[in-house]
Amino acid sequence: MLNAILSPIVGLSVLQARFFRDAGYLRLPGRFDETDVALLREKCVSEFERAEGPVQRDASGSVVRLSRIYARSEAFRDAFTAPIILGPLGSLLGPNIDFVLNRHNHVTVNGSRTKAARLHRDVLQWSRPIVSVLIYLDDANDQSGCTQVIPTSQLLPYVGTPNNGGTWMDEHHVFAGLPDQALPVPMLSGQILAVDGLIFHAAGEGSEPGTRFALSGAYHSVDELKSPPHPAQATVVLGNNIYRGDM
Ligand SMILES: O=C(O)CCC(=O)C(=O)O
Repeated sequence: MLNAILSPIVGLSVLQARFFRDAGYLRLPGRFDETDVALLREKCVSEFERAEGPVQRDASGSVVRLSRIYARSEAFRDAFTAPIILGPLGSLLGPNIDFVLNRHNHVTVNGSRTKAARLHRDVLQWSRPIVSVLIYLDDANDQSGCTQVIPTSQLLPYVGTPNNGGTWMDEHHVFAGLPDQALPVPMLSGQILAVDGLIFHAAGEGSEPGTRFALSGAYHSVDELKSPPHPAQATVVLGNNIYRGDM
């Protein structure tokens, strides 16, 4: 069990929650301790060695992403449901929260990449958004590649095809000029970054070879019109399924 599971559940201040809504991202106040980070990192290394699918590989064949990690280990489940995450999310999403099993729910390894990843959104539309949470298991800095975000870009409207105006910023000429506004968000190992699923963001370029592991989870409020979710798509991690349809 991770130590973080025993941490108290503490919400965000009104100003922290406001900052998240306005800027589209927030460094969460809590942090996984060194013991937890070491355990999670060890688990990642062994899972990367096993390389059991679903996995994504780079051009050289190295595994760069393992998906569906919630089901792979108790350590990952503890990390995604730790009070240092669910407390702040309660301030953003309310008392009933789903962990999304079919978006994110993965661990990536970056840092030795030669090129920054493409700026993207994690979902298509604001009406059914997610909050994406990144748990860093290594420092994310200029050497290892910070996450880059374009503050406030979660508020940009969708702009049509391809992909319904979501996902890849470089597919839409109307966004030309905006990629220059991406800012790095340096993080220490164990720290947690929450981003609005609609903010354009990407893993930045690292200057040194090496590894930078990060777990990515996605959350949204329980859907009051569709609850309960399909068990392969989401699972409640805070509060309960509620249904308020036909009212
Ligand atoms: O690792 C990062 O910095 C960003 C990861 C990311 O964009 C993703 O998992 O969708």
